[in-house]
Amino acid sequence: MTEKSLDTFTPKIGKAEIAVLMPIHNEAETIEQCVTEFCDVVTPKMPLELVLSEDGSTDDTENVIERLSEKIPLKAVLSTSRKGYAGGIKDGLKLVTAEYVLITDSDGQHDPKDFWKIWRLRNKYDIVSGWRKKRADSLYRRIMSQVFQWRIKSAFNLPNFMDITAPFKLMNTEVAIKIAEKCKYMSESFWNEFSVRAYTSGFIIGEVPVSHRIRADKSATRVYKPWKIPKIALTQLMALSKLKSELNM
Ligand SMILES: Nc1nc2c(ncn2[C@@H]2O[C@H](COP(=O)(O)OP(=O)(O)OP(=O)(O)O)[C@@H](O)[C@H]2O)c(=O)[nH]1
Ligand SMILES: [Mg+2]
Repeated sequence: MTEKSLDTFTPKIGKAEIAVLMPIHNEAETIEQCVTEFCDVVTPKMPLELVLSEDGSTDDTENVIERLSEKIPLKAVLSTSRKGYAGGIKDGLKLVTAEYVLITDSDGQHDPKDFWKIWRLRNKYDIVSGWRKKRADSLYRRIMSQVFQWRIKSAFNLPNFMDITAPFKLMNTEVAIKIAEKCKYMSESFWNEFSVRAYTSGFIIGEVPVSHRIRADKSATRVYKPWKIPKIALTQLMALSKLKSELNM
């Protein structure tokens, strides 16, 4: 495995109150648009520590990020071997120096304009989480997600959250690190495990309706292909029971 870091943020900007962290895998077609959109929304009002955590891409993503870092101040970690979504987030968090971090996907499904809605609530909740009221995913993808979220809520006695897996979450960076470093079971559903651990540790989660779009490259789901569902469902249920026994629930 080779790993490389880039940092054009520290010499040019130095410090920011907010970081946006994006896990990235094979997003050559989307990443530039996604990053630029975020900068256009945030940087006119305050400095932004942009942290890109890429691994295992087999397309041109790495070159796109390197070129982008010359135009836009950012930090990035680039790795030749795949770490998975959770691994990408954990390693990206190591680069964050801002007090707050918004963690979001790099596939363009979330609209950066919703950032301000979430930001305004940073002192009200420990974790401000997007709620995809009109989720732009296929029907079976939405059903799978709802069924599993329902199963998680009942297994861990969570309140009736609307959308705990939305990948658009703002929190204090120390809170993010503290919870993320414990997550180890739900590889296909990092945000389910993250939300369970956050809630059972006493953190207050507030949800805010946000818009949701199809992937910027217009492709359908990459993870939840119909033929992968039985394996994913089984893995998720096994992960759920491991988490239950670790938390004594
Ligand atoms: N660093 C890192 N990022 C990943 C990895 N797998 C996926 N990602 C990123 O995580 C985000 C979510 O991945 P997606 O493939 O869109 O998965 P999803 O949003 O859960 O599901 P679909 O949109 O339905 O495919 C995207 O921005 C990906 O680039 C990984 O192994 N490492
Ligand atoms: Mg997606």
